[in-house]
Amino acid sequence: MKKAEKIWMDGEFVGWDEANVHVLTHTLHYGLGAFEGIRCYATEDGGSAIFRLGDHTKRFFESAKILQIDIPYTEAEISKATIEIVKANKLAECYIRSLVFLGDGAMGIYPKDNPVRIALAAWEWGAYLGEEGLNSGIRAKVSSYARHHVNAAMTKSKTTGGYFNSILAKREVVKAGYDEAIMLDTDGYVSEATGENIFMVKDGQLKTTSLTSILKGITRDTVMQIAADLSIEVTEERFTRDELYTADEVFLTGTAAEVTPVREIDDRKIGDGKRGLITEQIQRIYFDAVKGRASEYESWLTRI
Ligand code: PPE
Repeated sequence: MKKAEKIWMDGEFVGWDEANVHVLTHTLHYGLGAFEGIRCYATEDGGSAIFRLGDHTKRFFESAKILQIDIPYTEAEISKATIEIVKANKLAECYIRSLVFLGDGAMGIYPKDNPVRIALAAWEWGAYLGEEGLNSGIRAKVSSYARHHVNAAMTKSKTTGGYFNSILAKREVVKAGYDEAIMLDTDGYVSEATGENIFMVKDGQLKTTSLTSILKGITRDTVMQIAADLSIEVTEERFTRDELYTADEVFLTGTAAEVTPVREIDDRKIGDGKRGLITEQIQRIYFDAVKGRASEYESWLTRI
């Protein structure tokens, strides 16, 4: 990855290479921490805009609350620092990573006085599943690893440690020659991909997983709003993997992955085996919104 200049750590800017932690950092051992992924896009007017910053900051605090971590800043302070980290690095377009973690102090699974630490970093990050994926669709496979049970990991919290599950699934399918893994929940229904929510299109209508085992994606919400504005019906419910096989279109949504079409699942061609028309329409409006070309979605932008 391409280094940027500065990282915000516990209220101060430090050089990229100086943003270090002790090896006994509690979260490094036990995974109790939370993060956010946010994107900032170059806009038409030559400036930049962070997409849905307030919603990301809110989810950051909610993730921490679920984990009983008290962030020693207000939401307004974190949002302000998020804007500052983009400015400090003079990045027109970037991915922003917010992280809250428990520092070193006590070891063991009853952290008491370990400091709550925050880092905000930004760097250039292109198409998560490739430009080709955005245009032509990716090949996905259902993983043999189930998504977290809702009573084991807290799936509404973007918990650092929880992502080992995604990494196992991703490695499994990439090794088998696919681009991304689709994960089922512990009852066998479609959940989400390793770092994206999932949508299917059938007979002109959209369907996405209900808020059970999935992360409540901000891109998911954005797509649901765009679909509503296009008068496309969206249903939120659990569905099975074979419904995906016979869908007209399937796509994934995420801050990193944006709106990525899926052209094949478990060696079955989805629809015509390329980006579908509804996917293309939603994707186009999504990029118009994030890049400041759609005035009706201006309220989602924090211009900087
Ligand atoms: N599900 C999961 C498991 C997930 O990690 C993400 C985001 C989403 C759904 C979509 O959420 P949202 O970004 O709010 O639409 N995944 C982040 C991490 C990617 C990474 O590799 O790191 C992201 O897209 O930033």
